[in-house]
Amino acid sequence: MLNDIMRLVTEYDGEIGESILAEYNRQERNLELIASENAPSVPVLAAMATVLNNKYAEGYPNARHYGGCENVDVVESVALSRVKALFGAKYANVQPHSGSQANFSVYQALVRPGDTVMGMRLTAGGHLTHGVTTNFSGANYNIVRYGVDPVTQLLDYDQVRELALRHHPKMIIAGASAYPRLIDFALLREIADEARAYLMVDIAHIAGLIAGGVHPSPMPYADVVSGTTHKSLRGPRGGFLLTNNAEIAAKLDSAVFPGAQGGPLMHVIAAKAIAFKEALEPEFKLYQQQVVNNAKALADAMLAEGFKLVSGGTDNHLMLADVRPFGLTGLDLEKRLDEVFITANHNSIPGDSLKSGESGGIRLGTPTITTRGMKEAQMPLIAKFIKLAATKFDSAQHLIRDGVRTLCLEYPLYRADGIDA
Ligand code: DSN
Repeated sequence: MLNDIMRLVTEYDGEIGESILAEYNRQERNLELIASENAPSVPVLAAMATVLNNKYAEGYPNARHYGGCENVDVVESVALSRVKALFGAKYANVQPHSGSQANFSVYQALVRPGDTVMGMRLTAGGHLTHGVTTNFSGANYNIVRYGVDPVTQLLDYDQVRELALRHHPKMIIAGASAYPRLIDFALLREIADEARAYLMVDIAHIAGLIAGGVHPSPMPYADVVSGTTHKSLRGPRGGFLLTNNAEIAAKLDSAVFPGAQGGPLMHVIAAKAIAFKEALEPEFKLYQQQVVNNAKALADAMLAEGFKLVSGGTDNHLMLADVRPFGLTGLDLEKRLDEVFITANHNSIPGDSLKSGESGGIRLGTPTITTRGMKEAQMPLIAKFIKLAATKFDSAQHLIRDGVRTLCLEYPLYRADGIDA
């Protein structure tokens, strides 16, 4: 099917078709270590290449602003019941086009411009929508930022409490894009209660881990949970919202539509439904356990190669390595890794004095290599490739490229599904 799609596109539009093929080959060839990426199943990808794309369905199941919605109503209702079962939530919204749109909708539902909101600092691992000044969040709300302890580099819950009691935020946002440890949602609930604030938890990165039972769930503690379907959850690109509170659920629905978006992307919602079905299967728990096992093994191997890791390791799917001791910026190493077919991203680390465009760190994640079937045994080799790229790039680059090629051929991505572009 994916072969047919790529062929059809290429026959009509060579320019775009060739780029799709080249990207397919890049993904098959490269070791993908970007912590926020993954490779969904063929049924998930296939659902997005269907006529559901054509349907306007503003509104919600059985309450639309367009006729002809009987089939997409089924699709969205199935997606809703599956995501609620997956996370143990009473209410859900699967329409946000992305994690940022989901987060925008939470602000829209629960706070007003000018209100005080607390979020994790970007250099501590937070997300753009948690209060960065160049984002809608930082531009429109009075943001109070919390961070990590400068010594342990662990989330500083005492600081969160102290700031919350001093600034009386209307909402505290928990969750991160680059934090390698478990988050104590129960403690954050206590702090939010003391400060009389809403607790919003953004699980974009760890949604798959939570669904797989390898990270505690925020559902018993959060007023709202926002997430994405395309990261560790291994679905299509997109967002979702969960809550157990009926009043908040109604506000979230109006905040998503018409507050933030128009028509939902029904082809993507169908793909989300398929990804939720996959995540409800027992094998998904094994996959998530392996993601975490691989991250621990990669972190141990990186430490053995002499890298310093933020907080000394990882409890989840990602880690942050400080590359400054090698006389490099994160961007330098990212570019070198690109040349040897290893894909990662430069990332600020706590206390970073470099601009975010360069950064002192590199972020590594294991969801995609685990999807390929790699296990603990392959992690020391990957850490060795990264060390060689950092220290002996000129002399070792051919060796690394050959090693990566061999590893990726042994653990195919889509070639195993009969895709052979
Ligand atoms: N841009 C995503 C990441 O890479 O973590 C977060 O949305």
